[in-house]
Amino acid sequence: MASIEQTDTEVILKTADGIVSARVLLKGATVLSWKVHGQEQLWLSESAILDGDKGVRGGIPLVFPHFGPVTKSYVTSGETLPQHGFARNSQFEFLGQISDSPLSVQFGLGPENVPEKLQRLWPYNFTLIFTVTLDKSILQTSISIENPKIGVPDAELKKWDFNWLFHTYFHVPNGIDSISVTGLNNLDYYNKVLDSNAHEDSEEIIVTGELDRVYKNTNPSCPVFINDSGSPIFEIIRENLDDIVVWNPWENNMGDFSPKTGFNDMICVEAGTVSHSVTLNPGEKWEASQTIKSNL
Ligand code: TA6
Repeated sequence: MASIEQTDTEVILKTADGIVSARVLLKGATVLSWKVHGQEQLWLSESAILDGDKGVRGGIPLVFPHFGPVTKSYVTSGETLPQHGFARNSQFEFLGQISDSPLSVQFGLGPENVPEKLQRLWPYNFTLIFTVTLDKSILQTSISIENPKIGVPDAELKKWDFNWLFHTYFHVPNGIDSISVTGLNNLDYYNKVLDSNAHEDSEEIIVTGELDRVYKNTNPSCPVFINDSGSPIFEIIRENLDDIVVWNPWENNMGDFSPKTGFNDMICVEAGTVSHSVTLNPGEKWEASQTIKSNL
């Protein structure tokens, strides 16, 4: 039987064969660790803040309802939601196990779990169900987002729009110098570092300095690969997520990013829908998932 242990702050998972394990922080339902045969697959900063009011620097923070800095305010006082929304700052509820083999568990978030100040800034009814599944060398994260209708007074039935992103920090144990990302050639992207649009002509994305790009309108049925010396170490398979963000901050002054040389050991390849919003009318639901296959 698989093992599931819940503490005040985390849910710790291990598959029945003992090969795969994971830790999920209830704050933000952030996957902090995913190990296969004892080998860590995700990068987590040594100074990551697990109980602050920002997201965790590492693992898989969940970005909702908007990506990046907020561009519009929902209140007259001029206050705005924080960068990357409120999901990563909110305490999810552990809903329990839904299957033993593969091991699959769920976490839930609704307005009642969002810090009050943030809830006022985005005053909509919503239900997020986040599912984490472990199997052999696979981690699947799935999301279901609903604009509920049942039980909601008519006056509160409103449509709203959102972005979603799995902000995954991958661990690259042999260093960033030997890493390439493939599967994104011949696509348009927004280069956040240069604040300009560009077209990807290369088969391989190589990181030699700060890199922050949003690859737009990709074909979700085409996998994206992270390769080490040309061999795939991670394959990222997507459902209903048509943008990919690739980020490495390189040398930086982020207080929660350590060691300072940590940029050598990580790369963020983030599946989401961020270059355009999804709109949900009352009663509608949207679902998406990311499946990572590891060869580490
Ligand atoms: O997804 C990439 C990105 O949007 C970068 O621009 C970078 O600033 C980042 O996420 C990290 O954001 P955070 O709010 O976690 O510091």
